[in-house]
Amino acid sequence: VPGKFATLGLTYDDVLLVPGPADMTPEEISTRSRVSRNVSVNIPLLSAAMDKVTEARMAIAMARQGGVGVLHRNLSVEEQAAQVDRVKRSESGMVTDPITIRPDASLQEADELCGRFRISGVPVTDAAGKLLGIVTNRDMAFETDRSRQVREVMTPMPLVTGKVGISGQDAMELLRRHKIEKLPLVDGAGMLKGLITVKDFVKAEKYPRAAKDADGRLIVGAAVGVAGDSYERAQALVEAGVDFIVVDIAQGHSRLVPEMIAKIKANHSDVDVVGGNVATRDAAQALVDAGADGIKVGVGPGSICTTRVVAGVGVPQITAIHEASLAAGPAGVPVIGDGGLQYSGDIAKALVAGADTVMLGSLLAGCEESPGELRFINGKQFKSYRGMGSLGAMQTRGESRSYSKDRYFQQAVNDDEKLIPEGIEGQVPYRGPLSSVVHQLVGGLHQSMFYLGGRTVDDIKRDGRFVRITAAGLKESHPHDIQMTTEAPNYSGR
Ligand code: RVP
Repeated sequence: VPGKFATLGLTYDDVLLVPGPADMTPEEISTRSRVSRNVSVNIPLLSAAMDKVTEARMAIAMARQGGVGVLHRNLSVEEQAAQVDRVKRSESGMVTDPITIRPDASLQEADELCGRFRISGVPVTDAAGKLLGIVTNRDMAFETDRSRQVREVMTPMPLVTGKVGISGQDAMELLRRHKIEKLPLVDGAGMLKGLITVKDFVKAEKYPRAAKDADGRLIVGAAVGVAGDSYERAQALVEAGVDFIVVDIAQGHSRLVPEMIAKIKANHSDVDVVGGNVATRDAAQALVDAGADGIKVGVGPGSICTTRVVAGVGVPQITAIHEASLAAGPAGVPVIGDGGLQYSGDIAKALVAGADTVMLGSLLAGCEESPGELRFINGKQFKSYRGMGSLGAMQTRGESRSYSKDRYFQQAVNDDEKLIPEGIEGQVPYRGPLSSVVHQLVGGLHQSMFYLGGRTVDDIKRDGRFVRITAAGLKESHPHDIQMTTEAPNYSGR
């Protein structure tokens, strides 16, 4: 039957990038790219919308590094929206949830609090959260009687305060003008809503590559599904200030995705909507036609994914990205290559195949900032990681219901034993802070770009070429004929 068999499908390990002429210096390289039509990042990396990868803490860390996190959706609408809010309030040097103390606490207690959180002063509030004053090291330094109450030594209201939503620049100006180090933020009723400190401005300088919106806030994305209250979820996320929404189900070539995209876009034209996941040109075209601002590609490549064995379905990822880019590219819609990356070299391979950014699960699940506790096993440290289609992620525990079931079209299955998992549960080695992991990943990408002679992501997308390799080529690519004695920070044996 003509057309029954598609061409050979290729994935990361099937190809290598061919070196090209580099008439530039490594310093000229820019890794800036687009996640969707209107959302840009300084490094082309997204953290996966998975419950063991991306919650607010990871999203904040990702955006500070210049990429972006996509908050998972296996939690209630309120919780997910609150996480968007946390990310959006985290930068511009502002603390949204400041440590506070009551007026009747002793100086001794205030000391301990400052020591524990390594802060130099604390806003004083009443039980309802109303700002009464501030107590700083300066107020306490000359007090010998440590049993005195905070209210006796604090600087009481009226203090210099800012309004919630004050711009970074205006806050800095107030700090400067009044020669103070801390600026409490209050709402109309005098309730403490945040704190801006000089120290946090220094932090902002520490992350010069941070990915920010027009107001200087860190950017963040969030996933929604197509079933149940998905539209209400999208609305809540938009209200919380999300920069882009990802309509994210495992079979993105379904009428439901374009419908959801259209519905969100019709009512919220100011937020980008990405659709997925797809693995063919036709599916990508359908999303382009539906007005998607970005297309997420990947059916089955994920490290924890069993779709290709349970359903026998998928397209090897390099081919899938390339096919999708044939529809997305001419329309100016960015492509996200989602899943299956194992090494930093895979990032450039995805970009050359046609992606604009990549989404990472297993490579980031071992970071300090990913949700979940460290596990010690035989002296080694691990963090748990699982597919959103795994039994664990889809199971309903106690009161909490699973929202990831509908990614795999099983929202109607109420009996956990009847679920058909498409993912597994496991653990990955602990990798330390995201910053060091990203340093290696982006460092590797820089090397790729220099080898290819591309200054920009668009350069390598346009000019990069692959060579297909054999099993012998793959063997030659990895370290061989040696026993590794020291672990490299960017290479783990196979
Ligand atoms: P990886 O980076 O290879 O760990 O893949 C992560 C991706 O795998 C996710 O972004 C998602 O698209 C996909 N995924 C998540 N859960 C499952 C599953 O249970 N099958 N797959």
